[in-house]
Amino acid sequence: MGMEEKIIGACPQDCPDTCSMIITKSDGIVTGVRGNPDHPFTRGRLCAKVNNYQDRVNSTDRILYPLRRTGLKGTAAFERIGWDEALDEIASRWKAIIGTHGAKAILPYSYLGTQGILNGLTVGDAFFNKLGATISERTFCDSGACTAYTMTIGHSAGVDPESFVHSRYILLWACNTLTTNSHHWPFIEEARKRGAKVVVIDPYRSRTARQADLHVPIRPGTDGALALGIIHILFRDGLVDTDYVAQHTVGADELAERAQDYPPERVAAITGLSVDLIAELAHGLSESQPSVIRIGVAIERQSGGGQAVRAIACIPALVGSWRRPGGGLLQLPLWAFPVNWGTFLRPDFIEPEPRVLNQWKLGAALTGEMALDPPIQSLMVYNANPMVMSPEQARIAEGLLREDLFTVVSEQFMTDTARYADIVLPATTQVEQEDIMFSWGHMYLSYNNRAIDPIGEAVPNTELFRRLAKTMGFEDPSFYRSDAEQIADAMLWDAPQMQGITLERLKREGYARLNLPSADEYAPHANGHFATPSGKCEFYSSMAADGNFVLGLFRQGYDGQQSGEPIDPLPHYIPPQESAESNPDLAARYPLNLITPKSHAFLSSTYGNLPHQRRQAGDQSVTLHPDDAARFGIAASDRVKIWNDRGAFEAVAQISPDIRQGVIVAPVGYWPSLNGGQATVHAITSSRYADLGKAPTFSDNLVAVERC
Ligand SMILES: Nc1nc2c(c(=O)[nH]1)N[C@H]1C(S)=C(S)[C@@H](COP(=O)(O)OP(=O)(O)OC[C@H]3O[C@@H](n4cnc5c(=O)[nH]c(N)nc54)[C@H](O)[C@@H]3O)O[C@H]1N2
Ligand SMILES: Nc1nc2c(c(=O)[nH]1)N[C@H]1C(S)=C(S)[C@@H](COP(=O)(O)OP(=O)(O)OC[C@H]3O[C@@H](n4cnc5c(=O)[nH]c(N)nc54)[C@H](O)[C@@H]3O)O[C@H]1N2
Ligand SMILES: [Mo]
Repeated sequence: MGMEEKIIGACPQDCPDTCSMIITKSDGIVTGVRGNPDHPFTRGRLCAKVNNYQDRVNSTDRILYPLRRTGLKGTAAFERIGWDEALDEIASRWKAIIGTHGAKAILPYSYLGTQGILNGLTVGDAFFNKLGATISERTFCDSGACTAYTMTIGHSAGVDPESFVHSRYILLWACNTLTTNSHHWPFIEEARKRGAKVVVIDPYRSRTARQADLHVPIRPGTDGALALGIIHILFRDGLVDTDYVAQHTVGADELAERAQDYPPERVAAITGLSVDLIAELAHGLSESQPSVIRIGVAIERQSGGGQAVRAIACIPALVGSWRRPGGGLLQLPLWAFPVNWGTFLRPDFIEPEPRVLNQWKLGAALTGEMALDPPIQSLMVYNANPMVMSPEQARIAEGLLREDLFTVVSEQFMTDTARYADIVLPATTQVEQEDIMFSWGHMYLSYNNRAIDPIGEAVPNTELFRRLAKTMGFEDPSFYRSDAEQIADAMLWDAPQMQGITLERLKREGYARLNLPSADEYAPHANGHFATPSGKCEFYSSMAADGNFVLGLFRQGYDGQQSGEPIDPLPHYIPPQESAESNPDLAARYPLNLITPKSHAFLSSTYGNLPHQRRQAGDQSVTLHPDDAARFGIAASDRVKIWNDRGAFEAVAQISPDIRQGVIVAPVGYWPSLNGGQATVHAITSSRYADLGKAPTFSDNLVAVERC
């Protein structure tokens, strides 16, 4: 045994917690990982997904060499080839496609397999912009909620998650903190020790709801009505902080009038909650100061999810909770990080009339169901696994089977998407690459020191795109920047938040708190200063009135108009489309509402193939209320079919009063190939957009259930 060495890295996963990790290696092999005990948010603990990351790194299932398809698509039949061969084939196929159809026939598809600023969201954007490929609109996660938040509050970090210790009333709205953001929990517990009340709004008594003081079991997709009902009571019962509202908000009179449409009796009927409970929430938020709302991503996966977030985002200003540390709203503190996105996005490379294609339309685009000129002739997937995480699973599979589609996938593992590739390229894991990380759940910038050399012939995404640029003959030197040069360019080092933070310090310590007031003092909107056009919290949204809201970062830097259409500038309730109110015929055939939240042991579909996490997750399950189980003749452990007009999947039934009657819950992340070749939850989801930000509507989803 050689000497054991410790390296400070950072967890790569698309998760709010972005943990500082201590990696141990011995003889060039990673032998273990643990949470950095010095990091104020990580506090020495890693989660169920990542605490055996060495097994991911060292897995014998890793893809370590470029592969070329030898058998039928979808069967994962491949042979090992060299990098030069792989790159030559990609170049010749792409050049031929560009010659015949134009570069728009090439579609990139990516998201946040790793969240590093270098290797993550934007790593391929400059390349594909230069190539002239179709622009991929990535509205996977929070684009609806971010749009709504931005319209109301602006690009503000919001409440520091660590300031929650000062909160007196903590409302976790559609957020399963103990599973999806578990390092936040100690701060919530600390607040509770100091007397705070913790409330969870969720149709399901989640792990987190079970720990809360109050669980509010709302009907899915009715959060907007609840928020407007709360606002109604705030005005009715004189619970509004009139000084704060007068000084720092726009549109209070109009909002008060709008809220008249949402009396508690009506809201109770819509949400399935009692009038008293709705009033209790309004009084709690106003009277227990500072109160704070933390919103999860699940709200936006509904036809009216954007407007629900608009309404929720008005509440902290109405009750004046922004006045003090620990009061206000937390969505993503992402905006606090002065990342130099432009250097990666290179919007200047985008041609004047680009074609933009939203990622939820992958199935329709590949099958030709969506008329595209030119049609998509090549797809390149990296940092994503659409076969498991995107809607219309069967349609995506059908598209990927097309013989004339040239598919390239960069991956660590043979995912259900990679199985269909013509060329698979091996990707490094986090310990094999260098990166710098923002967070969307705390205020620390992190540094990931590379612990070991890449295994096999795996390369970081940065190197992948350097190689592709060379192969395609790009001349601009920016394509050939080393990782070190990219890191030097990655941040706006002169920004006020970066004062005192140097690269040397980051590398040495692994993290640094942004230069902001401490969590005991940070109250970003105590005196207004909202980052909206008016500088105020906009109950009446000027961006909505102008139709001026865009998706910038989510679209390879393309900031062309998203909407142009003015929308109602006041928050309003949009009911689920698949509901008894909106579509009684559909509801008669499909009486249950399926929700598909995140699994405790997986990170989206990542880890869905690893033995430890699979054991922990168990088989694909669906949980039903006992009354629904009785009504449909289902017993615990029965294998059941869940279906609607879009498709079907099977799951093992669990019966529990933890779920609302009329709602069923099946966690996302299971791989069809490891589920007996059976489809998983996305077999039955729709690619229809929600009201804002082209967010998905996965949870606006009626189904029927029967025993197999
Ligand atoms: N373990 C684990 N952690 C993760 C992830 C993971 O896959 N696994 N994914 C990461 C990512 S990418 C993200 S975006 C975050 C997401 O983190 P969260 O925002 O917490 O996401 P979800 O688990 O989708 O949903 C949270 C809760 O919302 C509830 N819910 C569903 N529909 C509704 C509704 O209409 N109204 C209300 N009020 N509640 C509803 C669900 O029952 C669920 O308990 O987690 C990150 N962390
Ligand atoms: N039904 C349902 N659908 C959902 C959600 C839901 O809650 N319910 N959540 C939505 C949300 S919030 C999100 S964020 C998306 C997530 O959707 P995806 O981003 O597609 O999710 P992952 O399954 O994490 O896929 C990431 C892939 O990247 C690979 N990867 C990791 N690191 C690297 C790397 O360095 N290089 C390369 N080339 N590859 C790498 C991983 O092995 C993994 O296969 O899914 C969305 N879809
Ligand atoms: Mo996400």
